[in-house]
Amino acid sequence: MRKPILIANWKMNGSLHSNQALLVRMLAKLRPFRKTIDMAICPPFPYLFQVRDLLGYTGIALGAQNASRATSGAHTGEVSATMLHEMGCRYVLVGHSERRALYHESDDDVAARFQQVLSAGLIPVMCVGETLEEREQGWTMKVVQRQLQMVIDQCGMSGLAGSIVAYEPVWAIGTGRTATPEQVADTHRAIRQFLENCETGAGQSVRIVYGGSVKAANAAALFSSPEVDGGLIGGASLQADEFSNIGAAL
Ligand code: G2H
Repeated sequence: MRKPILIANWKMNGSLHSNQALLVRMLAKLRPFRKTIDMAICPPFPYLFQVRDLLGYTGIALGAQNASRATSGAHTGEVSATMLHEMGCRYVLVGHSERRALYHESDDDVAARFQQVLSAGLIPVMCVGETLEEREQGWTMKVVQRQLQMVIDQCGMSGLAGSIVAYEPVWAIGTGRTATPEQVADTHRAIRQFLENCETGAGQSVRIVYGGSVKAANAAALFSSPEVDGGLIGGASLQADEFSNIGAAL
């Protein structure tokens, strides 16, 4: 039985003042779900300390939005997975499509970052997904398999099996355009089949969450398939009501 998980990706949003106000409201609203759903908040790096303190002993985990492929040293602007571990993070997003598209992270980069996150004792949230053009060409699973295979090649199937996979079609991210529940269920099913083919049992044990313009209004439909184990929520995680209503839909 896979426990659902809801992950807030705040992206590059927030301030000391607004984070405090948002979390105070959000934590009160999320209280009813704390036992039944795993939850995590991934703020920008400078706010990790603040969010960690506000989360306190709520059981809601701290996450980060990326980690360096390097362990330490002359990598100006990078943050290592070990540092994130020290800050109290439990999860780290890896390979988010904004990182791939805007900051040119290749499959190889993403796999190296994934390895660092694992080595630091953290749980990678491995983001995969196709562009609109790739979907229209019928290449969705070809792309997703390539992204997953690179991690398997570098970290082994045991590494991938210890992660969370986030299916985020690039064309549905921050665009207001959402995948249909059928598209989500079909792709999650295909990802499970791929994992199962790689290692018996992995298809059933790995949590696969959906991300891409999830809102309170569409969450119940998107999460309706048993193939979907939760959500990676961007824009809607910046509003306490929206985020908690998405939690209620899980
Ligand atoms: C996908 C998602 C969370 P949004 O990037 O990572 O963002 O919900 O704003 O589409």
